Amino acid sequence: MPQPASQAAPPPSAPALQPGQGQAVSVVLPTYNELANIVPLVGEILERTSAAGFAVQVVVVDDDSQDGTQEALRQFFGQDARLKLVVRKHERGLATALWRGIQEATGPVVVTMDSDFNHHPRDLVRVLAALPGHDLVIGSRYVPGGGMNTSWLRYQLSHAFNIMLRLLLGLKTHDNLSGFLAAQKSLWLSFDPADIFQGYGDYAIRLLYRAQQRGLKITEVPVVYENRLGGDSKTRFLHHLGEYLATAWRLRREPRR
Ligand SMILES: Nc1nc2c(ncn2[C@@H]2O[C@H](COP(=O)(O)OP(=O)(O)OP(=O)(O)O)[C@@H](O)[C@H]2O)c(=O)[nH]1
Ligand SMILES: [Mg+2]
Repeated sequence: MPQPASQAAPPPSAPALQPGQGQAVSVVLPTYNELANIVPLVGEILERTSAAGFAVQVVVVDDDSQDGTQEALRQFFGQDARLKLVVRKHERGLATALWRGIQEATGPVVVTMDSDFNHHPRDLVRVLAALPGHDLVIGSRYVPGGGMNTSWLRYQLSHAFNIMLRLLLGLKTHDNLSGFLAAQKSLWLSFDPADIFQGYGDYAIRLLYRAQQRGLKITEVPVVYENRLGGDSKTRFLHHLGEYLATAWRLRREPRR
């Protein structure tokens, strides 16, 4: 029987990844009705990473959006081999879309980002530059220099929730709900999808908890979240808050390993 991935020995930390040498990187973007954001976002990711010397691939995993997200991508990037558009017709969900994108990525390094400019491409190269010597990089709002250009209240609520997660689970990392993450593809694949990649943002809590349990080398790079550029939020705040709390509680009650 295969070993649960979360018990496997950690792979070696990421080797040096210097901009300017054409290292291949895949950026995974989950989309559901992101017409207002996806074309400028993909454009800016390609531009910034290429300018920094990375050979970049963007993998968009779209759950059959009906707002023209796919059509816009085909129109603007249809001839661009750097874009891979994966369409899921019969499946929905943020975490499973990310897992699919990781599997589809061809780069040895995989970064996950939101598709609405919450995670801004201007921070991407700094996140990538922090990978050498580490297993996992978190684009973090809660280390000096990080933040959220959203409402004061949203920042404070989110910060307080993250502090609670740290206390409840003994996490050393400060932003445990960030989906702005970078790691070697092999490291991503070493996690058990049934354990981690289910639900919504709660996958991040499980991922970072397991990463700490495994003794992986994690670093947090300050990033500033922006408001979504356009379109509508898919987050159902109270519903997701309940899921996140339940996730944290379940992990806390697990027998110690
Ligand atoms: N493929 C896929 N992507 C999804 C799904 N739900 C959400 N997403 C994407 O996941 C990312 C995060 O969703 P958001 O609606 O931005 O959630 P949020 O960042 O908490 O909320 P706001 O930015 O405030 O709107 C976005 O890129 C969404 O398009 C889904 O069911 N399938
Ligand atoms: Mg968002």
